[in-house]
Amino acid sequence: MSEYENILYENDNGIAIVTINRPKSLNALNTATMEKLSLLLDQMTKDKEVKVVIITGSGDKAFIAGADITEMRFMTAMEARDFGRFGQLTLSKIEKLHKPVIAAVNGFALGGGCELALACDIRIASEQAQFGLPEVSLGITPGFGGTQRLARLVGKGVAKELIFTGEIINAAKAQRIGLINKVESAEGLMDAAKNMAKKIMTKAPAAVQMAKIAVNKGINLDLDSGISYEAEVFGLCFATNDQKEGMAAFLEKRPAVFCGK
Ligand code: CO8
Repeated sequence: MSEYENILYENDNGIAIVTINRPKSLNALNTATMEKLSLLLDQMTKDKEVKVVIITGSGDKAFIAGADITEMRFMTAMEARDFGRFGQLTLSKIEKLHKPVIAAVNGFALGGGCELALACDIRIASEQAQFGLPEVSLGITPGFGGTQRLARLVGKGVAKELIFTGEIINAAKAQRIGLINKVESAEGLMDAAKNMAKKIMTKAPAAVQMAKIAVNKGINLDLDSGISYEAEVFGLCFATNDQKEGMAAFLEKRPAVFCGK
């Protein structure tokens, strides 16, 4: 286990576990933490030993209770814009990472914390988790991509209701509206996230990577352009050893051994 300031990091047999570690502030994201997270994402991009990433929060109360209000309180408009842009860039690194990222949401996921979870590919939450974009209660809008990603995930109407009211919802409701994929007991949360990671790791890595890119790109395109992009990605799979191995293994009735190339 290595330690960045405010972030714990370990590689568990190919699964990188990133734990935001400021439990006294309910893991609120300050600039120092965001800077380290950004560096860590750059490192994980290059690290071939990292196959899947899980992001979680320290302690049993919070995933991330938002951006750090103490730090934001006296920001000027320009400083807030820069902080917002830096946060958006960092969260985009999660979205664009060529490896699957799972949020294991172990408690409050509010404001920037909910926005960070939204930038992940898959969200698994404990029964205790609570979600919300309560920024309007503080006189601000969501600023780490929440107005855009929440609406794309749950639809415009539900997103507007949550953003305008600042309502905090429990994990069951978050699952009902499609904000999260799964709810688990608090004790079972990390195992569930790791099991999902392991399941993904049995599949062809390049195909998973290209599927992530296709979904992310396509969601912002019209259907015809998205479908056409999919055909390119599908074609590209046939240039990989994994396609040859995957199809041979199926026809030879044996498990595939993928090399990721
Ligand atoms: N920032 C800083 N400190 C925080 C934060 C936060 N977001 N959340 C909690 N803390 C601190 C508390 O101040 C408290 O500190 P202390 O012990 O020193 O008083 C400690 O964590 C424990 O919190 P509480 O005592 O409040 O615990 P409760 O169990 O009573 O309440 C809540 C838990 C409901 C989670 C409550 O702490 C809360 O409402 N927190 C704030 C949630 C929030 O509003 N989040 C959104 C923040 S704004 C944001 O994220 C914008 C993102 C985009 C930024 C764009 C750039 C400009």
